Amino acid sequence: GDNGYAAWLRYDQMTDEKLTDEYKGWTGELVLPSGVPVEGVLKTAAQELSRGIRSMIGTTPTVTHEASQQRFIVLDVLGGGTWVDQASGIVPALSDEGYILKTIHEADREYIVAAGRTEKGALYAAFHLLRLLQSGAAIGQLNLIESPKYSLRMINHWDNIDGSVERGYSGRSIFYEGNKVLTGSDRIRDYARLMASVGINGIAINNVNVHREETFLITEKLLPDVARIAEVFGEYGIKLFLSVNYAGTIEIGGLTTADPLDPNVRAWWKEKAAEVYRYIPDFGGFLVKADSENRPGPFTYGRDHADGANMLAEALEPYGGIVLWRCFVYNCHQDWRDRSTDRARAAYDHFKPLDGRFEDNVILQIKNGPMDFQVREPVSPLFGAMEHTNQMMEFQIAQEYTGQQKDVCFLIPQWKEVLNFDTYVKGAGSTVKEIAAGRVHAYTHSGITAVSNIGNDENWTGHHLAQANLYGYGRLIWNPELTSEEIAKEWAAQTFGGNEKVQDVIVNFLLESWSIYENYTAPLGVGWMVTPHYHYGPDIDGYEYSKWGTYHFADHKGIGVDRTVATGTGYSSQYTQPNAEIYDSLEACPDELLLFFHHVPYTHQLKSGKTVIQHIYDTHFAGVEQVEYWISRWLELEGLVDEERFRHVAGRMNRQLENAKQWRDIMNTYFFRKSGIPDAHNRVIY
Ligand code: GCW
Repeated sequence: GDNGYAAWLRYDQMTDEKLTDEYKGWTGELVLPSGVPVEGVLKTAAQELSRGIRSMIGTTPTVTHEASQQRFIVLDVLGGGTWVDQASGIVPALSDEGYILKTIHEADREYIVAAGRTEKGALYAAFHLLRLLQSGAAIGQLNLIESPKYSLRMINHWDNIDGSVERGYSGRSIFYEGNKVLTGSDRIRDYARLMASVGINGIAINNVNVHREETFLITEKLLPDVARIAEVFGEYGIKLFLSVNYAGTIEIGGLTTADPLDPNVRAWWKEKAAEVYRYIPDFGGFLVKADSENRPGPFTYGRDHADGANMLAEALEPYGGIVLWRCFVYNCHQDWRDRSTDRARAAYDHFKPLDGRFEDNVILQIKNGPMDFQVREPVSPLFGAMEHTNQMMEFQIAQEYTGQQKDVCFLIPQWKEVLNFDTYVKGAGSTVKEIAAGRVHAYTHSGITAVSNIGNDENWTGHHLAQANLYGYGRLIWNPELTSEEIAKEWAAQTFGGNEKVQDVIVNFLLESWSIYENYTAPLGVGWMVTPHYHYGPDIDGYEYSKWGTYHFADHKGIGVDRTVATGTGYSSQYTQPNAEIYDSLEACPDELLLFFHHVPYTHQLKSGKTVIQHIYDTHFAGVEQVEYWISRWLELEGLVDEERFRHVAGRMNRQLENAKQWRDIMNTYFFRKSGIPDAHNRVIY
């Protein structure tokens, strides 16, 4: 059976004889002109290439310092003074992690140069070459130059040291169990491989909610173990980051305060930073959730976020470390009766006034939307709004609100919409994509991060198809110009093989899945309506009278949150024009976000021509039908996909269908009862 453990690095033995022979001709010899390395990232690159080639082609390449054959592969670091520099010609605009893949034809020999500006670049080149081989591409005329769009390409784990994973839908942690760090596990190395293969270069290995035991991760008690993970990561060019407890000085430091301006507090953090770097010389930095959802923070001492972040920045600065300071700050003890407080406003209201106050090695980490990873949200207005403050984007690969890896929801299309959103903060073209790259405001640090969706399930992600989100995330933040379709195709070909029918079904199902999920869940951008705490399955009023600030305000006449300037919370004004005006206007606001910005009667006519109530009915019936359709398409793949994965996916899809039906019937019934307006097509509503 196939348990999916290899994910997209399967390197199945090739079946096409002609192509195998062709590849064999090129891959017999692997030449490292700067010498065969005994350690480091270049060694990893050579190993990965050998391993992949052996597995796909059946022969192990000779790894050597000097070429002896007519055709071979060269792995090198550019600018190292070897003959490869000359052979490669002038390589323009190659960043530190960039690389070339180039086939060079000389009179008496031909070879493929896989070379980076650094060893990391060479590793990425190796993985790219393997990807080409795995998809059966022609390699005789390669001429590729690649540079990542973002310098920080990160993953955040919400793993706890007891082995549980907050919002984890794929088993338990691969890093911890029973308050111990799992240092000896192969999974960590295999995970590093998977991540490096798609260009990830930083991983924070513990939950942003840092409980008591995890507070010790930055102490002698646990640092030796953490350092072993960092070493494995290091071989794959990945920096390790840790989430820290803002109140560490009190929790474990023997102090009575965590006031960021207190000299003893500052001294303690400096001491901690020194200690961490003693164990982990290439440590990335601290990730911090402060004054957020009951976590400690500088507010307790009458200080602000800049004071808190700068204290940590000062401690890390001598070592080149950075502080990732999260902006997920809002009042989580709101009174639902209070209509003036709007959670969506919170991040902007808290942070915008602090622009310019943060140290250079602080980055504000901002969730893509103003609420919390809903199926549909506008882009956070804080993004790009602080000209003098480094910012990075936070996505969630874990499908907390989008089906929890039971339902299929391919998130690349959603992230692409976010990245392509034009904020206009510096005129047209100020897209999120460019801001996150530090190209709209000149940030010293920037990039993209996302909450991981893996655990110790054999296939890493619970649902086999949820691997596509992990793969796609890495590919997208390397190159956001890739289309969702290109990414889905790459992934499906590597993960499920070249059969055209299999490809067609998987790729098209993935591409439709976000809109299907949206169809049967919360409509028109209003969000939530999920089972409180668990966030899977419908509970329309589950959060309606709660303290969390997440309301839909449905009554017998209408639904939606008025966030306009004239009659609502004024949230719309946090955007730069023309976005502010578009969202504020009932006529201009796009349908898919209508209920995020406006409270409207059920009879309000959408741009689609339908009324809101008919839209709710239609999308919910459609969502279920779409899931039924894709189940029937999947079942056509019996015998074309290995038994184990075929059955697993079919099983999950049946659960998805149950979920979709539950949403459909509860939503339609609820809104029929509220509004009294029947379905125009007289379908069954309870
Ligand atoms: O919405 C919430 C999640 C929490 C998470 C929090 C956050 C890590 O439900 O589980 O805590 O977001 O992003 O901090």
